[in-house]
Amino acid sequence: MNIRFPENFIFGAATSAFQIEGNVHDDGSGKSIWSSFIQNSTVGSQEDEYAKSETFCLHSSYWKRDVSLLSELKLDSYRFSVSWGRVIPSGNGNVNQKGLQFYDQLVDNLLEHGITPMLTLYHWDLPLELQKNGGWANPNSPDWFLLYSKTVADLLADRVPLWITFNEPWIFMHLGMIQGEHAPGIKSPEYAAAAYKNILLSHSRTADLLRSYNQIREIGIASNLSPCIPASPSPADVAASKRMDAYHNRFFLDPWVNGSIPEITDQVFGKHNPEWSDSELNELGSELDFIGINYYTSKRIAHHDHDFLNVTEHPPQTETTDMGWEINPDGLLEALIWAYEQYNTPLYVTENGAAFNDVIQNGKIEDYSRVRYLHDHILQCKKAIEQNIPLKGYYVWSLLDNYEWNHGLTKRFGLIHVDFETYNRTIKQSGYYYRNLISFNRHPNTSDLKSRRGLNLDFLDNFQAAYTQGQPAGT
Ligand code: GCO
Repeated sequence: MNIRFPENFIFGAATSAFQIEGNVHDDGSGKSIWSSFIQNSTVGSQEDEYAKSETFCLHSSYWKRDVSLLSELKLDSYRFSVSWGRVIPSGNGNVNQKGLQFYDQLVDNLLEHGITPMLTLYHWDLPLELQKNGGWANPNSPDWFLLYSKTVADLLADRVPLWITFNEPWIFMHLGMIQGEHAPGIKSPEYAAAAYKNILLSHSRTADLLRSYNQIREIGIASNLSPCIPASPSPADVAASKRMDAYHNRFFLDPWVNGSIPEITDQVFGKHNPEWSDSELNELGSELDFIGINYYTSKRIAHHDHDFLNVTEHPPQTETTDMGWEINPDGLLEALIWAYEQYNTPLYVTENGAAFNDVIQNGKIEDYSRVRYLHDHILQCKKAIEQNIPLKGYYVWSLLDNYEWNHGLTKRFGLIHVDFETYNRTIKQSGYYYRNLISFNRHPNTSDLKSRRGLNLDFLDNFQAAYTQGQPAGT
């Protein structure tokens, strides 16, 4: 299949502040809920110890090198997030100029390299001080978020065209406030119910604010989507998969795009289901310029009497990544079609990628499983475009190996390998593959031969050949 994309299609890679920056600089930053979550987790492996030091990729020191790597990979765009506590240490008070300066310089440097910034305002790192004041369950939280967003937009709206308010709200609500597996480690549907309402309002109010900056081109959100496949054709499993779809896929998108609160909130929050006034409801459903889809896997769902929502997930039936997630590229096409049918809004794939247990041999990382994963998913994007889905870009998760939340530093998603002791960066074979794909799309005529070789599907059947062919010219 020809893998040539429309001329203005954006190829990028994504990261988030907490996962890469490293909390080592005494630049006045405030701590986040993740910082305290890490310190309370048990240390087992060497990786855990590195994680506790919270240096991760030390991107806050090596950011210029990382921008050069983005450029070396020929990426059109870079999706990053701003750390709220770096900009406003207490979350709702004085601004930390050094923190702001970091993002100011980062954006300038990206633009100097011809890389379009896509900025996420909230990628899960709530300032700890705000959590002490109730976090997202505090009714003032939409005002806190608005103030923070205004501070960032005042600085960067003139240079950043693509803005995302929230990354994966379902994950940080469900895992952080109902299951307690992510920061802030709360297990309370009552707390989550209050937070749900405040997060919904926060996005709507902030999106309105961002619209007042004329230079901002597009405003969206990034939502994790997974097709929920019934584990069997039984009516009970089919009904369970519908419940999971409503909870996992529609819980935030329905209110934000269509202005409607899904019925499943009754089952999720029970007697704590929040009340909505007419004027609050009217605030929802504002038009988004895009929906960002974070796609990794699909889920096999069955009915189970004793689980949350009477739903359980069956183990994958095919090959999995190092996260244990089923590899299902078709699910990406399904998610794109579903999202467009439901919400009639342009789309980006704002995250797609895979963790594998990479090994460095002779200074090289031959991560062909990741090459195959990316290639198979990128082909699905091409198919979506051929089916007239307005898909505008694709971002690999992630640019760098980084801190994978409650998995610490043990799961590597990067196009670039990071040594967490020395902070050395090494481009993996998947990075070269992606670079070739981008070159091919930029110069379809001139570099046909060289690039085509790297993109021929057959090369995936022969890993050694792929290695030779995937190398950039001159290395
Ligand atoms: C998420 C986050 C990323 C993760 C990635 C892999 O989607 O969970 O946006 O921060 O690291 O998805 O799990």
